[in-house]
Amino acid sequence: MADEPYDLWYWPEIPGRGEFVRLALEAGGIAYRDRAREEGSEALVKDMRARLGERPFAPPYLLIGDHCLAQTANILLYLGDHHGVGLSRPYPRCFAHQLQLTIADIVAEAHNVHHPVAMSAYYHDQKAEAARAAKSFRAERMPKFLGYFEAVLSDRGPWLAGERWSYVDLSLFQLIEGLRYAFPRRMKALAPTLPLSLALRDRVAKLPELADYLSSERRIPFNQDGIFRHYPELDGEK
Ligand SMILES: N[C@@H](CCC(=O)N[C@@H](CS)C(=O)NCC(=O)O)C(=O)O
Repeated sequence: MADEPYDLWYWPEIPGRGEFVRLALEAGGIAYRDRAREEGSEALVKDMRARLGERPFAPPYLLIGDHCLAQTANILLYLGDHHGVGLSRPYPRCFAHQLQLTIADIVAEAHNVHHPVAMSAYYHDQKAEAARAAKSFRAERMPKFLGYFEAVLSDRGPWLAGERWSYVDLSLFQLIEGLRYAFPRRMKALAPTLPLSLALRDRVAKLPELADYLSSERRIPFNQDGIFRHYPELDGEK
């Protein structure tokens, strides 16, 4: 465990994948510095380019003493092991990681809905493909992924992986928030099929450990530059 606060590096203008890490740091009362929010995106790019050895492919990454850990689910696994925000016994620990990787899958798909052709191209230049991707995401992928988490909660609830909340519950909260921002109509239609997940979302929103953070300026609102973007036409509106 590091004695110094951790350094988190992530794009400063969007909640993005960094928010899954922030929620665990904040709820766990773990000291960290949000370096790019203090120093800007250019400092992030510069820091990432200068990292040798344990190089990250992309943010978010966390500096732990001389070490550098990337991949959201991997960072959360580390925080779970060292700060009590995960599961300690081997099987539930890996099950929580499994769920986190599944959240990473839907997060990537949610992003690809508005950028189905190329990450480097504008949404405007891939609108037709995005409309096709969104149709399938809304009709097939959202119910399949969200139905999976609902089934896990029905098997094991009220929390996804343990007797109390863990990082993966915080991540499901964030996923639901992101999907509600990007696809409000679709999420409203799916709500009756997701009572346990939405109840979990409400419990996380009320955790005393997160109260200060969620009402603070450290919590970055969803916006049209992030992973979850609200384009009404992709939510089934004409
Ligand atoms: N699988 C990685 C994905 C990391 C990732 O795609 N990060 C984005 C920001 S959310 C990025 O900056 N990607 C740059 C790139 O892929 O070139 C994770 O879960 O952390």
